[in-house]
Amino acid sequence: MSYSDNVLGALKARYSYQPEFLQAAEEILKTLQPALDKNPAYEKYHILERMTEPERTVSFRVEWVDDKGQIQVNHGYRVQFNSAIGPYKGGIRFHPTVNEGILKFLGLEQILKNSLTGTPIGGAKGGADFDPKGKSEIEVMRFCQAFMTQLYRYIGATVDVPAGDIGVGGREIGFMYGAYKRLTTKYEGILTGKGLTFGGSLARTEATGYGVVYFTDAMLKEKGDSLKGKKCAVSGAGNVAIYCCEKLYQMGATPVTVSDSRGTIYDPNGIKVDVLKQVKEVERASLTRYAELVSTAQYTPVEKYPSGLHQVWTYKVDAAFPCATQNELNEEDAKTLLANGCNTVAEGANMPSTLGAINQFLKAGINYGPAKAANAGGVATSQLEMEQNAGMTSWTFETVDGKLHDIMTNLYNNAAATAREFGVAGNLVLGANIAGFRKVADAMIAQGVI
Ligand code: NDP
Ligand code: 2IT
Repeated sequence: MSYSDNVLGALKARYSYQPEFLQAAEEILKTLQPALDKNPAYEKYHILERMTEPERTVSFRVEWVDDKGQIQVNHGYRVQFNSAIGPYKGGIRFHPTVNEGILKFLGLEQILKNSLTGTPIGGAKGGADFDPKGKSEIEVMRFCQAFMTQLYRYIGATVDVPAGDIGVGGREIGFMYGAYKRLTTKYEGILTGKGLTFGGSLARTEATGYGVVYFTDAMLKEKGDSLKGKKCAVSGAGNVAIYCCEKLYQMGATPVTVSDSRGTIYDPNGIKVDVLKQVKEVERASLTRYAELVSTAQYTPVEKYPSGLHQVWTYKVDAAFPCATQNELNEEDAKTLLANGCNTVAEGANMPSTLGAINQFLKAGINYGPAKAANAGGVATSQLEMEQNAGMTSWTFETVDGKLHDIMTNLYNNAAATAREFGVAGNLVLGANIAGFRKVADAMIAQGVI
């Protein structure tokens, strides 16, 4: 049995109760063997056993008082997965489904993603099983303060720098930043995604969505193709989806769908980004509100189809951008997209495609940009925010956006070149995994057993 299969087997035996973590580990480990064969030091130094185990996981009680005066208790975590190439870095997710296994899958992905950005940041992820839906702004503030009251001990500008993810945007980062300052009296860049008046970076809000499209542009360019004139299915309606739609228009493409946990919007005339921003960023409403505001929009509620998330993949499109959540695109969805002539998929969300769906895309040989490569623009721009904070300066939108564009193009070139090096040109799953892995593994070996 190969080294990678051995380690995967041991992980499956030990963590059978963490299916998402095992799924992420399988996707990664199944592609690494050629790199492990090429450099026996990785097995000699037990790199896989070490890289798949977090350096540290902190879990804590988060207690707060709701608007009715009732005491609420949530579970909070920070998985500090790997610090071989830099301080821990990765988002915080507030969603009722959050548990240690979900955060381990996200943290493992983050190690390789952050390495791929070419910047010096380690991998981490955190969050809580708090559901921001239906909470008042004051409740969200109390929760963020309670969460930071636990977390502040473990983070720092050169230690661990969290950011946003599902359910955590500018508002929540602001509340957590204020809480950190109150607890420590320090004004430091301990979070990214901050507001522009207190150390945030221009273009961080847009970065993940824009980055996905820059990556796709680079991927298509190599084939002599472009996004111009392409019809696109985008899922999700949050931070990543909104700015993915915005950049698609700027590239001459048309997003015709968005979705949220309640339903899907289809509009052959194209999604209206200004209305989407109003509904999601300002009103924090459901897409039913979008359908009220845009008469050409066709709305399908989740109750209308068996497994809520999947309606969005049933339309005839040239390209698909899953930007909602994990496992939102399964093997059946992949077959539907392919049958409808879709030949480009780029992942804004983390692990949106199941292993079966990924196999379909690879088998069909379409342009497929896996999450840890395609959505790395968010964390890369977070690192640019850290750089600006460290230098007590701020750059223009054009400067940050230009750097983001260069990072995404270099990242694509690196993943594509690595795929070619291992004789599987175009397989960006293998290319991204091996390129991200080697840098972290080499740093771990150089730093010894610690
Ligand atoms: P947001 O909270 O801003 O938006 C998430 C969107 O996805 C919402 O429309 C939400 O619907 C929908 N969604 C989330 N969970 C589910 C679910 N279980 N079922 C159905 N719909 C769901 O998050 P982001 O846009 O920031 O994140 C989206 C994805 O992108 C995540 O996978 C995240 O990890 C990834 N990502 C985010 C980055 C960032 O910088 N923010 C960077 C890289 C990756 P509803 O509003 O109804 O809940
Ligand atoms: O999944 C991700 O890369 C993020 N949620 C962004 C992390 C960050 O530190 O900006």
